[in-house]
Amino acid sequence: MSLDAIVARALAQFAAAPDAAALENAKARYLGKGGELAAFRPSGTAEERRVAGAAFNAAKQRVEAALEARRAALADAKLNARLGEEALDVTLPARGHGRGGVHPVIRTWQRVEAIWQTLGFDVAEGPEIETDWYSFTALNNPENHPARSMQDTFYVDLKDEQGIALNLRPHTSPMQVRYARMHSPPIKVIAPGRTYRVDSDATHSPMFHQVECLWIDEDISFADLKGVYTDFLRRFFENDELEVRFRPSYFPFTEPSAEIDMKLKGRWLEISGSGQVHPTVVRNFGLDPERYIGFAFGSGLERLTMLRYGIEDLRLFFDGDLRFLAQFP
Ligand code: 2U9
Repeated sequence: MSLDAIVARALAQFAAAPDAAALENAKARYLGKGGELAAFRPSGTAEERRVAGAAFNAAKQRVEAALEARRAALADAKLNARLGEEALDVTLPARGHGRGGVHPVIRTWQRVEAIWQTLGFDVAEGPEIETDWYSFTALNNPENHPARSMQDTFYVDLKDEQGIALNLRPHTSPMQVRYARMHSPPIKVIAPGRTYRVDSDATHSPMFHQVECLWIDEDISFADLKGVYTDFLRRFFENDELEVRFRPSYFPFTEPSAEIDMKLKGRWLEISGSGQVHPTVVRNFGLDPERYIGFAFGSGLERLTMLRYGIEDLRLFFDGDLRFLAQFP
């Protein structure tokens, strides 16, 4: 068969190939090893073979160019088909997105910050992964205290310089210690933020939020603590007559310590813990406990939020159910 005839048949078959697979099969028939072109052997005199060789090269180039052109055409057609299928109707009216809202616990966080700032308190935020020293030792927790156990505190697979496992802070107190070590009295600071404990039921979540308050000066007393905290609660709950009482309690980091209760609909409810910062803790701030006195409180932001809005189950905060969240626009 003449070269021209082979070229003509190759071009016709390429043009007829409906898709890339058929095209590659047709290519193999003409350009592949053992294909029709490969079988072509020029013969005759040297001059005849030179002429025939040149004709062969020209024929091969035409077939290759036709192959490339058909490949590009098929790829174009495929892309156009896909674009056609996926076409967007830009004239369709938008579905619209609601305005979203601030999560109720974060609203409490913002509200708490704003109130304490008007009382002259700074706001400090810090790490959620802490060392054993900042979470426990600095706060006068004995070496064998159950709060340190894996039943109560989450640990991570990382160690501090002493080779002791790092923890997810069980309170924001470590940040208070960090702040107190970096500032000089008078110190007035709150530390709000996420905290973690191994605990999960209707009133406990493994991740929750706290706000702690620390006040250190030379001549303050429990009366100052009672004054600012009562003021804070009255403003938070928007009730100037809110009754507040302090009940003796125990915490390793405060001495004396007190639970703070508030009266809601005739019932006393526990709302916070508080106390005079233990002398050992004051010393861990790098301060002389003979000269400086400190007061501290701690409250759960979820608990403040539940009491403010009358929410009964803590888990509602973490389920992401829009029927609940949409009530806080
Ligand atoms: C430093 C020293 C002392 C903060 C305090 C409490 C009592 C307390 C709980 C309330 C509800 C935690 O979220 S909760 O479970 N907190 O009862 N917190 S005194 O005392 C401090 C803090 C920091 C350096």
